[in-house]
Amino acid sequence: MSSPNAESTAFRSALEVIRAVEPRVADAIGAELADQRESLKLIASENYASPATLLAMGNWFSDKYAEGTVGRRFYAGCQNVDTVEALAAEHARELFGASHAYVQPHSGIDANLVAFWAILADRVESPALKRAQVRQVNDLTEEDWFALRRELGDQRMLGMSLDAGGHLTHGFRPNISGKMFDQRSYGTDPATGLIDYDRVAEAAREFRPLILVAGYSAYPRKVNFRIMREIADSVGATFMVDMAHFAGLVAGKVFTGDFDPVPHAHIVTTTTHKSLRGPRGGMVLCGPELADQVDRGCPMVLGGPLPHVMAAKAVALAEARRPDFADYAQRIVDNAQALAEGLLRRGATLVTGGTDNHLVLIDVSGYGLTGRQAEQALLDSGIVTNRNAVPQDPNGAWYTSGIRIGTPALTTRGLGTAEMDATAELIHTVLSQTTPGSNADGTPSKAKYVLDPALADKVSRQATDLLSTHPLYPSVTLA
Ligand code: DSN
Repeated sequence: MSSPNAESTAFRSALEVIRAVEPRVADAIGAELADQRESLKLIASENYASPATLLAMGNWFSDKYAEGTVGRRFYAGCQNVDTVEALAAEHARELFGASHAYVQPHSGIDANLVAFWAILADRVESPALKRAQVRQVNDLTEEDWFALRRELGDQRMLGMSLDAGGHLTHGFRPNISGKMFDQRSYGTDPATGLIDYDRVAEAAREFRPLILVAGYSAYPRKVNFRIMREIADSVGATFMVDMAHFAGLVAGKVFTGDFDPVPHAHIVTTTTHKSLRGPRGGMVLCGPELADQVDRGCPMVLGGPLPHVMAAKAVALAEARRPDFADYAQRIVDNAQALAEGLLRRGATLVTGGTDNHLVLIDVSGYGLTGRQAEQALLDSGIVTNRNAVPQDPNGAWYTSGIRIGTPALTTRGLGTAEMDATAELIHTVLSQTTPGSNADGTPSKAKYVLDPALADKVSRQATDLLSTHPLYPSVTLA
């Protein structure tokens, strides 16, 4: 552990240097820390990275081009980048028990693109090259190249539907993945909100996807990856898991056995900044069969690697290998369950009736509100969440009927189950006291709402009180 003094000095000095060039940026950085310290952050996909992780990003590694892989670069002078990339990959392999880790993706969508194109290269491109008896695409005839491009663009993906909690990058039309693949979705059982594995198997048999994707950004339950792999195998699909949301729970060994994707999936993608608590970025894990294709991620679909972020990944992954990370991961789930129980006890409706991961999805139609109204009313009261569709949502993806809340960030601050119950009280108070508003012509609005500002202020103060006993970055003072 570094001394609190060292951390304060590091951030203060950095701000002083920045302020000398563009004071407004230094001020915004300081203001962001103040805002984060004061708000009850319940966004399920956010966290607070450690000072060491943050500091690893702000340096001259940012200046280096390093296309290629460790020891095999397209640029000279990458010896120090090699060190941090190799370290990050080694920590990732050890942490997750994966035989190969690729730590260059800049984000979750990038990690998914790397995975999609590794699978396409393995399952479509390589056989085409073999058939044409050539080594690489540049050696194909124009006719064979045209045929291969058609074939690459004519593949199928089966993933979880958006309103059931799936992710836009799993083949949905507004995202590049939806333009690349012919996509079908599996949803959840309307009665329970849970994945019905028999229905997934039926959809796979009918659709025969090249890729079966599991993973979610708003499903509050565990997924049985052993069963999903069996389904994939039964139709010859490559099984891919996007564990961006719950990577911290896998790293912390809360999700083990059938619920740990790494031993079951052909390929696993993740972000590094959510429950894993690292820098903003992505990562791909796989076995030896796909390793070479995955390593072609840059320049296949990625721009030059971000060595400063890979350095921070190495730091954060080293932190996640420490024994206290497992305790942190378990507390994330304990807190989410306490939050869910607190909300249920006060009368809230939760999708699936609870949670066994880091997130809770409140169906705010039970309060007579849209997700958008609820999100804004909570924000007025110092509680930061995001609106999210619920299964079969009548209000669509913009207004929605849900509020997604998650505990990775507040758990990092040190809040525990008692504070989660107090948080449930604050959320319920705001939602039960908010009413839908009207448009100027008197018609009901899906965005406007009425909430007594005095109540919002009171809840805001209560939220600040709750946080005051668990200061954010207590070791860092900027003044
Ligand atoms: N935007 C992330 C989330 O909030 O879940 C996923 O990409």
